[in-house]
Amino acid sequence: MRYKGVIFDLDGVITDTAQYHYVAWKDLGIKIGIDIDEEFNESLKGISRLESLEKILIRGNKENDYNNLQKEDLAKSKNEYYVSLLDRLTPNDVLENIVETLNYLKESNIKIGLASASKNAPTILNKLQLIDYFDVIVDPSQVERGKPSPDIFLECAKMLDLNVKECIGIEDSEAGVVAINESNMLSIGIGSESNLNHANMVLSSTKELIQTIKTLIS
Ligand code: B16
Ligand code: MG
Repeated sequence: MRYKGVIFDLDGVITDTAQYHYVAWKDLGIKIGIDIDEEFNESLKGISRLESLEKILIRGNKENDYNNLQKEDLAKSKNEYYVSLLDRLTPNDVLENIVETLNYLKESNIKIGLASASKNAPTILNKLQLIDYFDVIVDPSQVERGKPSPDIFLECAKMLDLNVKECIGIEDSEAGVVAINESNMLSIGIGSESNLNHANMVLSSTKELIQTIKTLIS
C-alpha cells in the first residue's frame, strides 16, 4: 500500500459553511460600504480571515482607510457573527459520504489529518461530531504562510509522521489545490473542472470520494 494518510480541507470538503461566511462578510460589507456578492465570495474560499478582509477592502478601494488594529476589529466582528451562525450546524450538515469515507479510512488504518485555514475548525468538527476521527488538526495560526503556500499540508504530514508522497490531499478551493500540489502530495479537487483542473483528480462532489479513495489505497 502506497498511501498512508489522507489530509482533508474542511469548508467545502467536510461541510459547507461558505454560505455562513458570505452572510457574515456581507453584513460587515454593509457596515463599511462595500458590496459583496456571491461571485466575489467564491474568491475568498480557502483564504484566511485577515487576507479575506484585505481582499474586501481592496474591492471597495478602502485598503488604506484602516490601520492594523482597526482591521483586526473588523475581522473580529465578522467572526463573532459567523460563529453565532455556526450554532445551527448539526451532524446533518456533513457532506455526502464523508462519514463513510472516514470510517473506511479508520478501518484501513490510514491516518487522517485536517489542513483547514479556519481557526474555527475544532468548533465546527465538534458540532458535526467528527472530531474523534482526526489524528491531527493543524492550527493555521502556527504555520507561516496560508494557502496557496503548501505550509499547512507540509505541517500536517509532519505531524502525522508521514512523507508527503504517502499522503493524499483533498480540497475544494483553487488556492488549496495549489497548496497540495506545491507540497508534492496527490491532490483531489472537489468541485468543477473549470477552476480545479490543476488537481491530479477532480470529483464533482464528495459522493464520489469513497470509491476513489478505495481505489487509491487498496
Ligand atoms: P475562519 P478551509 C477556510 O476554510 C474558508 O474556506 C475561508 O472562507 C475562511 O476565510 C477561512 O477558512 C478562515 O476561516 O475565519 O473561520 O478562521 O476551506 O481552509 O477549511
Ligand atoms: Mg475549503
